[in-house]
Amino acid sequence: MPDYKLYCFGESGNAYKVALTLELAGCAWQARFVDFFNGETRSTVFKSLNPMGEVPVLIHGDIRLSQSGVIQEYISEQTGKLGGKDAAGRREILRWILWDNHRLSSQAGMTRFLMNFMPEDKRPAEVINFTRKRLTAAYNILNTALESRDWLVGDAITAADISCCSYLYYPEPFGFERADFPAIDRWLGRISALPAWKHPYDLMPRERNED
Ligand SMILES: N[C@@H](CCC(=O)N[C@@H](CS)C(=O)NCC(=O)O)C(=O)O
Repeated sequence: MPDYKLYCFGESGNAYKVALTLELAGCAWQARFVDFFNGETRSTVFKSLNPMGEVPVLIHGDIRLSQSGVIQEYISEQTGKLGGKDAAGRREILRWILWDNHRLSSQAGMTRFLMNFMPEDKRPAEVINFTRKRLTAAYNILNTALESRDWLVGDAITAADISCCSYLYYPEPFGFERADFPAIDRWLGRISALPAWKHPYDLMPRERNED
């Protein structure tokens, strides 16, 4: 029986942050598919698991956690991996995770949803234009940070890199082209070259398997 159980679905970049953290930290884990596209995150049963109505949710023994950044921190605590070398490093990781959750992933996730998963006749062009502009500003901030270093914090991959890269491997268009951001492009290449790296669609289920 794997130690960790992750409520997730393949299209969720936020769940990918946790799945990839578990994988790179060498944890034994199992996925539990959540049928987001048929409303499962809004169901009473799911909300009894996470009143915030979101994946990812991680179960580890008696511990149940939501919010990817908190879960990443918990995995680092448990494994001693990916969490920074000292207090200054941990603060810097948290700073990037908060930035990512606010400025990058929330906008990327929403824009990708609106451009790809919403029925075509309901896609709000003005909202999409607005969030794409905000996203371009975020890509530039990330690209600039990565021009002078290989990893966001310290000299090896941490939870900060995992959080910030999570939406950038997905194939559906949402206004991000790797070729436009050379430092991000090289960094995504470094991450995906790690032996334990897997693409989100290879790491998390896109339909129900066994629970
Ligand atoms: N800040 C949260 C964001 C989680 C989130 O937005 N999850 C999405 C999937 S990517 C979700 O489950 N949304 C549920 C809904 O909109 O009903 C985290 O990092 O865990």
